[in-house]
Amino acid sequence: MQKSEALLIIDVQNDFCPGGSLEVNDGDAIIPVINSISPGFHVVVATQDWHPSDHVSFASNHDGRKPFDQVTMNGHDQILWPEHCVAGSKGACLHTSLDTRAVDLILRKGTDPALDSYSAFLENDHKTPTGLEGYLNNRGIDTVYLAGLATDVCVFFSATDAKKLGFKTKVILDACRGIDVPEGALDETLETMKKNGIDLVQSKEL
Ligand code: VGL
Ligand code: ZN
Repeated sequence: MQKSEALLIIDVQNDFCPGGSLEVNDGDAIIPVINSISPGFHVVVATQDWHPSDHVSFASNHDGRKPFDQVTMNGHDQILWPEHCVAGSKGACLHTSLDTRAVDLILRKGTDPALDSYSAFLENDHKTPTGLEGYLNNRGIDTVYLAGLATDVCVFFSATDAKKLGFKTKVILDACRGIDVPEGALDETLETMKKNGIDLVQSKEL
């Protein structure tokens, strides 16, 4: 890989893998794929969804609501999730099978109790930066490859922001798995990414 290309490993955490509180089907199947490609990248960033227990995205913090209900919050849509990735919990840890030796930076997001953050670049108000754009620019990165969980949530929003911020953006499909909530979201987000000039690739093409 070129020096200007970075790998972003999105939320490969226990809670998104089989047995976790917000498990993604086959979520752990991507780990060997990521382990095989990460050593080839000059810059590797891993993100962690990292929520306080009173986080606004948890259905348990809203009376009468259950996981996967959709609500409007401060003028934007929010899906209410089961409690997941509570800061410091085992569920929030990166999966132990993920080889982190090539990881330069671990970035945590979703730490504000009142605001969700699907994207690794901007929180869900689409304004508050996480600092990742500055880090990547500072490291001379112009192209990002994305892998991780979930394709239709955090990978999608991270790729969308990366492209908007001017990075050449590629999603490695066999290194991602989706939640597909609501049903159809996975196909819809794949179409939207293609339409927006985000390349959908396979790891063997790297
Ligand atoms: C995610 C739902 C809620 C993700 C994070 O990492 O895709 N999904 N929080
Ligand atoms: Zn979350």
